[in-house]
Amino acid sequence: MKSFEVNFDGLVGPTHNYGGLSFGNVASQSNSQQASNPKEAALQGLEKMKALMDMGFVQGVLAPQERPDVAGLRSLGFSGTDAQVIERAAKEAMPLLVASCSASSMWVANAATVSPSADTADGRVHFTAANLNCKYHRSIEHPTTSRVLGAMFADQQHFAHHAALPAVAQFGDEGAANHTRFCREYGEAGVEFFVFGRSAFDSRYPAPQKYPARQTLEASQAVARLHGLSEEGVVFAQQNPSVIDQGVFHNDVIAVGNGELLFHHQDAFLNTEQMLAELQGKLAARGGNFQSISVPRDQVAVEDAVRSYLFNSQLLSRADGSMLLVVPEECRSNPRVWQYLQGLTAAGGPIREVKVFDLKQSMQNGGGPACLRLRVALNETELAAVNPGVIMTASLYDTLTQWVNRHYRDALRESDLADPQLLLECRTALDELTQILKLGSVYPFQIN
Ligand code: SUG
Repeated sequence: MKSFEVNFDGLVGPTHNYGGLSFGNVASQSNSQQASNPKEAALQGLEKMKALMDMGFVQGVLAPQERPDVAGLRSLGFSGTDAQVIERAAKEAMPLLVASCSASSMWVANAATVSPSADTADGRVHFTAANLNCKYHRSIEHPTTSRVLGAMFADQQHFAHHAALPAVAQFGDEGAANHTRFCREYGEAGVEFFVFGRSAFDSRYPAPQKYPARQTLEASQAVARLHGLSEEGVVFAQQNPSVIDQGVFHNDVIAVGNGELLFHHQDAFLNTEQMLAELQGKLAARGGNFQSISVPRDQVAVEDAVRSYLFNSQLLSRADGSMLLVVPEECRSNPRVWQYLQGLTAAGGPIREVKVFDLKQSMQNGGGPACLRLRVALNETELAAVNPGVIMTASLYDTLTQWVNRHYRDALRESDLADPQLLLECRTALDELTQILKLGSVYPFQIN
């Protein structure tokens, strides 16, 4: 049976703004308070989806969330009509309103961890929504994420959904941003690779000193258990705490894997040799031939990796077996990174081509091509069981482009977030979107 890796990209929501909300994420911090352009952000994302679809990849779309999160503000004690809730929050606690308006659900690599059916004990595709509990603005995503994923992957014969882990720092879980999978073919049993930033319960693992490590070992282990993964099919590895302190807030900012290949920075991990040997051994037992490309720090410094998002790229397998690397424009404008990439594609290795996309609106909040997509490996039967409304087609692309042009603003500043009209605009847009994507009622304003 044929199998695919389907990339579901997060559609940027109408409140995309630069709130400076993510301590430890250099781009989010340094672009705080700039005016954003939600329309441009959403169109940039759609263009990438369309381009990948045109290249023959199966592409899906994941809906944004209802923002401002009025229900969340109510739970924090703001009361009255929806407009009054927003007005009071703006007056008394602007940072809470800003957090409640974040369009951060666009970075769907953080939406969930996904294990394909070939790896799981019950032969279903398993999803665990990420609790994202390191930051308030992201911790409010998982209930809606679960409903949206449930509406996309509804068939219980093929898909199993787990609620987010307990919402405490000890189980901090950031989803697929710290998870990748190696395999010979997408439909064959593979090796799932979980990367954590710290251990909550075992002080032998060193922790970063300056910035938070968002993913714990204990969260990764819980997800592996929930998904019914076997010991032979998992490897846990620790991220190098010193790169977290340089702004590598997720492993997907310093490494990306696909098929049998891990593309990573020399300084990405602790105990790299041992980790690579374990990956090699476990994949060999599954019939695969593990390979890795380590990018030396004297060619690309960690700082260049963080600024350019070289590793927050999509590594895609083409029909001829070669790989394509999808990178953000910032890689081309960094001379060291661009020179490295020229050498990489000329070297005759597995990565043969680099495609560049302008994702500046998302990049300015620390979200590159890989942040914007959730990978779901599916066989033909499972793909046929996915809600067809969320699979990208030329006509869905046209519909969504028109929808964005009709509903999105082209400039948003912090003061605009207090405008009660923005809430109405968002709800009108999202109500229409659920019909376009055939999701049913998934948003709080549609349910309550
Ligand atoms: O969680 N930025 C996101 C970026 C997530 C990137 N995802 C991956 N690497 N997979 C974050 O830090 C910034 C929001 C703001 O500052 O307005 C933000 O949430």
